[in-house]
Amino acid sequence: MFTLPELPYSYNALEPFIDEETMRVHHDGHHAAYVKNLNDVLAGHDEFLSMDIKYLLKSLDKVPEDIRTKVKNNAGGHFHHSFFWTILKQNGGGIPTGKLLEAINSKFGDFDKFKEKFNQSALSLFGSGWTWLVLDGQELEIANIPNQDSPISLGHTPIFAIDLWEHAYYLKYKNKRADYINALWNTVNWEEVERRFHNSS
Ligand code: MN3
Repeated sequence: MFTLPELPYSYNALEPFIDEETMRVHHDGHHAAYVKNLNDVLAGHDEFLSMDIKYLLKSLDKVPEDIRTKVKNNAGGHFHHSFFWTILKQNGGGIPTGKLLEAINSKFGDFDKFKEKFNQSALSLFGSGWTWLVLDGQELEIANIPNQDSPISLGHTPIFAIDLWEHAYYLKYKNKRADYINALWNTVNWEEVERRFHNSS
């Protein structure tokens, strides 16, 4: 069975950038539903219920076809939100350091150019989905991926992401997606993002 992880901080920790009500609905409502739906659809398929979530996302072709789409959506939703909570924190923001900063500078020019490119990508995503910073092999890439489709299923290593489903920002920011994106940079847990980068390379 898959379980809902607790938030690694309080529901109001990301105020004023991400409001408490949004965090409650997002974690206790949306994330919890992905976990419940994943367990429900996999009932009786014990080999998948006991899999590591990343391994499940890499093994979707082995899931029976009649439940595959539902498994893909809910496994993605569970993994992506578990990831997302860890890369945010109270009093976050600033810029990364060390090897991640070097890699960003070498790929994008400097941190501001990276951020500009990431923001442009996030603003251009149509419909629901996520903008990701991933490692594709040894190469950092910015990628828009729709719905809860996962970079894991594409063989990429997620390093950082912004949830661009309207449920992630609509209570506070309404249709002002750019304001949400700009605010979110003030909550980034760069130590955790760097840790994920180091562990993957
Ligand atoms: Mn979400």
